[in-house]
Amino acid sequence: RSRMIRGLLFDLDGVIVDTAKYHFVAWQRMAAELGIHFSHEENEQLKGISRVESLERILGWGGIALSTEEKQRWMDQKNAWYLECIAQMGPEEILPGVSEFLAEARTQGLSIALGSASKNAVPILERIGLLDAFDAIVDGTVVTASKPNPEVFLEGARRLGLSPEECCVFEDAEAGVEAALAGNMYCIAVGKPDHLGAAHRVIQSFLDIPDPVETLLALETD
Ligand code: B16
Ligand code: MG
Repeated sequence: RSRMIRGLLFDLDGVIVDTAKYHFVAWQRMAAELGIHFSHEENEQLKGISRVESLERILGWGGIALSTEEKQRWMDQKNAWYLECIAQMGPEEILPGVSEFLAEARTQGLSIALGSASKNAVPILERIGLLDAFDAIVDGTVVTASKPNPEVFLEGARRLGLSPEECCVFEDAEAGVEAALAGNMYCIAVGKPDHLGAAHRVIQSFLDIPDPVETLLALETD
């Protein structure tokens, strides 16, 4: 099937920067205070999942029930710890090849949007100096439905003035790949193929695809 890709939709955490390690530090601090065991493996399962859903899962693993107020307090506390972690971030944390790919995509006339579950997306993009690389930002402050619901990417396409079929999503999380496919978009996963096999293509990093248009033209013959 051939498609004409005109827009790129980027996930943030795990695609542009590796913030999973900071989410881990903050969630683990909370889990420790609640007496819940929380490992790297469990953290993997939270990738692409919203803050409130991440909390629900961790509490579920620990078999702990909290009131709505207590949940809100822990989410605020976790976010405060997370903000401490990301306060030191700078452009050096941009993942390999990403800046070059974004710049080249813009030069080649593609539209670019962010599609992230994070409520901290804008401050992170500001800190790493990439806010201006995006024509539209759709993040956790905009959407209500969490990935694998396609809302975040559908809204991204809409804001770029494109149909979902004209967009290519870059994702690192299983839930995000599912969201892209549910939205009828082409999906390139970034990471290890083992859990991302549902995507149309898996790359290790953006160094694998230095030329956006060349990559996207190749899609049309898929
Ligand atoms: P926040 P993405 C997601 O970002 C993360 O992958 C996920 O681990 C996190 O819980 C979620 O953002 C919410 O983040 O607490 O900052 O609002 O991968 O969709 O860019
Ligand atoms: Mg992600």
